[in-house]
Amino acid sequence: MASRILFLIFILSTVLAGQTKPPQPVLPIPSRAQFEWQKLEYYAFIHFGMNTFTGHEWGEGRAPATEFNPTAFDARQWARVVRDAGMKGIIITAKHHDGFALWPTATTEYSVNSAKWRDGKGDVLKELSAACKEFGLKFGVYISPWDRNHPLYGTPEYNEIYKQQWREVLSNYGEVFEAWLDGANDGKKPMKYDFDGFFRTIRQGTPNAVIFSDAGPGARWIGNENGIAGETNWSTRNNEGTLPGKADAARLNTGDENGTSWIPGECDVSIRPGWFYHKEEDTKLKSVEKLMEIWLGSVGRNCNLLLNIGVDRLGLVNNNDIARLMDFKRARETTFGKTIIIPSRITASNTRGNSRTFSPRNVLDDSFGTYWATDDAVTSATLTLEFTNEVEVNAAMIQENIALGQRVKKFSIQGWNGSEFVTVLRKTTIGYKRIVQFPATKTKRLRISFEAAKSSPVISEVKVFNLKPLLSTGSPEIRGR
Ligand code: FUL
Ligand code: CA
Repeated sequence: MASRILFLIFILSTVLAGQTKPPQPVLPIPSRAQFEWQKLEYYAFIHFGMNTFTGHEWGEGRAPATEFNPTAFDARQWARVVRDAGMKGIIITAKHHDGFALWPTATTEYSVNSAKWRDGKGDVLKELSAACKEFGLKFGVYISPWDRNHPLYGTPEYNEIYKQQWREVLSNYGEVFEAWLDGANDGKKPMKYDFDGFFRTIRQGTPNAVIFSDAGPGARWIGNENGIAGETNWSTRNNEGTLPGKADAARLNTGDENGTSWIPGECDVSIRPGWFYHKEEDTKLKSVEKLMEIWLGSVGRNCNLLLNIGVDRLGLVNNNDIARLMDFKRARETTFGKTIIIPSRITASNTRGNSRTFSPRNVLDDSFGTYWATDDAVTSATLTLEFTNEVEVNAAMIQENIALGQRVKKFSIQGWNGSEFVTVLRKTTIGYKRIVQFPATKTKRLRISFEAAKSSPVISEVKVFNLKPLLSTGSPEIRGR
């Protein structure tokens, strides 16, 4: 009996000793909430409020509250559209710069409380948060610090009002996945914001929400409103001393290679020229081609895409926006879904401890959690994909396992021309997801070279495509719209 137990211990200890340890993370790394947030990739911004009825983009806060009257308001329609469009959540302008609040707040009279809509008994946040829950969507909130209506704006007391607004919203409408704020202002009325206090209040109200602003701390503005991240895009950033409204747009666009905080980028962009619904923009929606370019520049560059859509005066997502969102969804499905080319074999120049746990095959298993890794000392390595017959490829998708930090600094792609590997692409960072296009390459072997990394590369997924013709020239039926 005793010998049997000893034998068991012997077996167990040899198994454990033989097991290769996973790589150490390269700091900083995402929090659990940031990691889950990144996987959402694509969600909706909805600008809706007093401006919808006055036609403004930056309302002055003078329009009478009674003007807010969406006669066919239906938050379930918004949620259905957003879900069907393949988006994972909605961030709503609970209060924009004009100060009009979409929930019955105790902090101001200027809210749905005083609107004609439902005799002042309506609550947009209540109905929208319930609809999001029903349709399996995340619910997020934008509360503008700049408030052109509140009588206390400009005084220190306003900071307490603003915190109170977050407290109300975070305690009455269930889970909030993202708290969105900005530093926009016309500079006419000076106000010293207590941003640290704002962030503290939000964290107390919802410890798991990602806080977005152009100074983080949970996610950062990408530095433009075109939806395009930098070619190089680090999720790391040196954030000390930065403030919303004052951060450096060029640096926000790329992140900082040796940044000490994990603050991933979010690309916000509107499907229309403006953020709020204006009838005259019904014919000015971005084309599917343009949206695809934005997709590659955002989700394809280690960013989340926050695409803004119009909700009109009826209180419904406008049919023009619905049609475009669905066309875009179909285009993504055709583009990426039906053009994947599956290799018959994959090899690596180095595999961590020669262990199956870190095998290159892990990048082909459709699971983010499994990954290929190299030995600690190896910071440049290659993956070679082989195909049974010659194939034509022109795009690739690569994902780093960011749970261990963002590590790759430079990579390139080569095609085998029968006698040697020829480089078709050279890029910098990868991050959570990188989608790259390169000249059409006919080959039986494609090599991805991770040329420089902060530490051993850890790659979760790789896919290669032949994206013709949607992304290269645009198909006529999509172009014409
Ligand atoms: C900016 C605002 O000034 C715009 O009106 C819009 O809400 C945009 C998303 O953020 O800071
Ligand atoms: Ca995998």
